[in-house]
Amino acid sequence: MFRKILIANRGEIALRVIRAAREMGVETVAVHSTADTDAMHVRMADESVCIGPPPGTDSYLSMSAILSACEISGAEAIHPGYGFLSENANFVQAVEDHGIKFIGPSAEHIRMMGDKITAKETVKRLGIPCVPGSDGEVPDVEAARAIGEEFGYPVIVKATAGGGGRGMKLANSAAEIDTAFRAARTEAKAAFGNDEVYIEKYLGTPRHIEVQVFGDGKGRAVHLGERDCSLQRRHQKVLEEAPGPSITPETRDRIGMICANAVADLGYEGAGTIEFLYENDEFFFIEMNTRLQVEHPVTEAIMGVDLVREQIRVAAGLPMSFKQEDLQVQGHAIEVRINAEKLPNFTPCPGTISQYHAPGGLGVRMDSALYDGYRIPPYYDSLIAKLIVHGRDRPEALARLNRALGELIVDGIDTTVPLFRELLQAEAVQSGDYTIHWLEKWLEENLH
Ligand code: MV4
Repeated sequence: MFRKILIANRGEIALRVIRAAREMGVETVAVHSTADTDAMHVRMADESVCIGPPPGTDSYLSMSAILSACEISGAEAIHPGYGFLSENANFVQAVEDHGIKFIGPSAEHIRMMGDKITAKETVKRLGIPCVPGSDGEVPDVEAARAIGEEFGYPVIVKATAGGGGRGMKLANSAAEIDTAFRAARTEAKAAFGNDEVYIEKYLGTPRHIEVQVFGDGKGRAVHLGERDCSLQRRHQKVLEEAPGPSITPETRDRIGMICANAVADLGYEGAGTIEFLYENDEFFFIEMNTRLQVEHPVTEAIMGVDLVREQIRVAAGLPMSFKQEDLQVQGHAIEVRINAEKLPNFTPCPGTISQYHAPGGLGVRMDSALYDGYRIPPYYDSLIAKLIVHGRDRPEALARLNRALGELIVDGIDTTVPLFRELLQAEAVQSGDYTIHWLEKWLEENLH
């Protein structure tokens, strides 16, 4: 096992990694910008290194600063958390070139899944069902028109370097395909420096279902069931739950085993998420994320595992501590993302926390780096806390979430907490009967 690891992140996820490391007897090094000198992750780690000025590009995204911090502290491995450098293949390469272990998949696997055309080709070959559409890149408008005719409208044009909703254009009919194709190409070139696009049949009312996978990097892999992350606003997840309210144990087993086998075949190491659109009881692959995700705690709750501990174990060359047959869904978990944002426009709202009280009790987990008097800097993501509840079944989890939101106090700034108090009362949330479009419509009708 490692003696010491460095956490190349901040906020709640940095704490999450420090906690797992501490339980394993592994020392921790925090890195921080000058805006985060008083941040909780700096206080909680065994040691800390200042890596630069406030902007992320000069600190948490600075490969050279992080590698230097690693050298001077003598850390043997780097945990990237999520965001920042977590899916940067060049960073992983640089880390490994310095003789440091990256806690996560290989640069090769990250690069493979970062290119969405390559990702789709790869997983399709491994038996994962994909959205019907072009065979790889669509080179010109003529080819785009042919795909539209072949698969029927509507179709969606996506950037191979995109993902998470960036660089997508919808064409409802043949009359719209030229414009959609050219716009997607231009935007892709400007945003990613890569204008390659591909085309898919557009699915009208799917759910976003994602399967958590985990590999040991030596050809063994498991799945840990799915999460339903359909409740999104502008491609930002708002509430996630596990298991998916629409997924039966048989369906979970079937798609889960397909994913686990694919990941085993790849020799994938660490945590991964295979994202699907799910419509009419069919799964269609869209993307694979090669990192630990924000919403990993709902999976931890229902599966009774510590995913960060497992990440550190396999990175150190140890076997996974569970087998597929050990993993059974236990109850239901829901996570809400608490952001420092002002409604109704979700405007980022940094400031000083005048009073903070975290909810507690049975089945309640609050992952947050907040404390009384903490000043939220304006430079980073607005996520300030994740409230995760676990119950024996979905109604119990919902009641527990309602109760926990009642106990929670975050004063001094605007947050998304009031939104959740209302959202929980909605019939579609109570029943679990929603698609990827439900939340935006509800917000339109209830927040203006
Ligand atoms: C789609 C789609 C419909 N059909 N692909 C948006 C984010 C990116 N990961 C994929 N996205 C979509 N891809 C096809 N072929 C609809 C979306 C989509 C979406 C997906 C998941 C969650 C929320 C969404 C909101 C709008 C559009």
